[in-house]
Amino acid sequence: MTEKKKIERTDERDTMFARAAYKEGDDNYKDYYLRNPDKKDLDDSIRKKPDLCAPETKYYDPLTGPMAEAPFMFLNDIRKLCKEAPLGKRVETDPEVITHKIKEYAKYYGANLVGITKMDKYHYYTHQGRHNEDYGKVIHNHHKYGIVFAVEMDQEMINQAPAMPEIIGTAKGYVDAAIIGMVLAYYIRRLGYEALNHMDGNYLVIAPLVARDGGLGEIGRNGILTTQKYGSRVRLGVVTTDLELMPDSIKAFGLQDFCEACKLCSKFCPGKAIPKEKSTEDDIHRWQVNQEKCYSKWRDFGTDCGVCISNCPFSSEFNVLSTINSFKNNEALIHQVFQEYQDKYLRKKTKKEKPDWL
Ligand code: B12
Ligand code: SF4
Ligand code: SF4
Repeated sequence: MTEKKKIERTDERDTMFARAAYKEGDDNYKDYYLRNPDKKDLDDSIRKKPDLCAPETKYYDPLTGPMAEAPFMFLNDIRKLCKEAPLGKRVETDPEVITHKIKEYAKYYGANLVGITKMDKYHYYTHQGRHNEDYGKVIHNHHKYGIVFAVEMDQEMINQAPAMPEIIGTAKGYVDAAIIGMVLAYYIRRLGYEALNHMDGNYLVIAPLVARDGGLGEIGRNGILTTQKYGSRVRLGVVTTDLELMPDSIKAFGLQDFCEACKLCSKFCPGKAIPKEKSTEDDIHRWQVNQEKCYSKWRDFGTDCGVCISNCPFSSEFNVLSTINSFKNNEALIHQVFQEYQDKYLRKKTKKEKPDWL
C-alpha cells in the first residue's frame, strides 16, 4: 500500500459519535433516520445503554471516572478556538524552510512523529454531523496542506485496556494533541495564513488517512494508523492550512503482510468488531472494522476499550519491530518475530498491574 487509491468520501453524520448524540424528537434525528431507516433500531438500542463512565457500566469508579471526563469537558470548552482568521500581513516563506520549522516546533511541543500531506478530497468529510448547530453543513472549503502528528499514549495506562486507566490515557492523548494543534494553528495564523486545528469533537478530516498519506505509518487490520515505532498506541492531530509546505510520501513497512499472519487484534477484540478476512469496500480490498459493534461494547464497559491497541505487537515494548526495514513478502521473518513477541511479551502482559495512584 505505497500508493494512494481513490477512496470514497465519508459523511460525518454516519460516524458512531454523531449517531450516538442524535436525540429522539430533534430535527437531526428525524432527518438522519428518514434517510437511514435501516440504522434506526440498532442505534436506538445503543443509545439506551448507559453512557461512558456511568455508574451502571462495568468499570465504573466514582473517583477515577471523572479523570476521564474532565479532559473531555476541557476539550469541549476550547473547541471554539480551533478556527480563527489569520492575524496580520502575510510573512513570505520558503516552503522547505517553514516545513522544517513547523515539524521541529511540533516536536518541541511533544509530537513524537510529524508529517505533511497534500490534502485530497477523501481526507475531508462530505458533511458535518457531530454537533446540532453544524449538522448537515457541506464541507467544501478545503485547505491544500495537512500537518499531521502523532503523540504516544502511555503504555502502562493503555495496557490496562479495557479498564478505566485506558480511557484516562486516551483522554490525556487527546489533550496533548489538541494543545500541539492549537499552538501550530496560532503560529501559522500569526504568519498571516489560514489554519484549522482538527481535534477531538472538531474534525473535518479522517485523521488516520491523513496520517498514512503524511508518511506516519500504515492502516492494517485494526482499521486505524499503526506506526512502526509506537504501533497504534498514538493519538493523532491534524492542522490544515493554505500555507505552502513540502509534502511527505507514504512510507510502508510491510504492515499488510504482518497483519495477514498476526490477527491478534481480531482475536482479542471484545466487541468482535475486527474482521478475520478482508472485504471489498468501494473497490478496495481491505479490512473493515464494524463501528457499531465496537462502540456498543464501549457503552457496556463505560470506557473506550482500546484492546486492539494494547495487543498489537507494534504498540508493545518489543523494540525489535521498529528496527526492521520492511516485513513485505518476508513470511519467515514475520513468523520469527511474531513467535518471539508471543513468548516474551504477550504472555507476560496478561499479569498487568495498574499504576498505584489508580
Ligand atoms: C468515528 C471514530 C471512531 C468510531 C469508528 C472507528 C473507525 N475506525 O473509524 C469508533 C467509535 C468505533 C472508534 C473506535 C476507536 N477509535 Co476512534 N475515531 C473516530 C473518529 C472521530 C472519526 C473516524 C471516522 O470518521 N470513521 C468513519 C469511517 C471513516 O470509518 P471507516 O470507513 O471504517 O474507515 C476507517 C478505516 O476503515 C480506514 N479506511 C477507510 N478507507 C480506507 C482506505 C484504505 C485504502 C485503507 C488502507 C484504510 C481505509 O480508515 C478509517 C479511519 O480509521 C476519529 C478521529 C478522526 N477524525 O479521524 C477517531 C480515531 C480514528 N479513533 C482512534 C482510536 C485510537 C480509537 C480506539 C482505539 C478507541 C481508543 N481507545 O482510543 C477505537 C478503535 C476502533 C478501531 N479498531 O477502528 C484514533 C486512531 C489513532 C490511530 N492510531 O490511528 C482517532 C484518529 C482519534 C485520534 N485523534 O487519535 N472511533
Ligand atoms: S476498541 Fe475494543 S471493541 Fe473496539 S475494535 Fe478495538 S478491541 Fe474491538
Ligand atoms: S494486532 Fe496484529 S493484525 Fe492487528 S493491527 Fe497489529 S499487527 Fe496487524
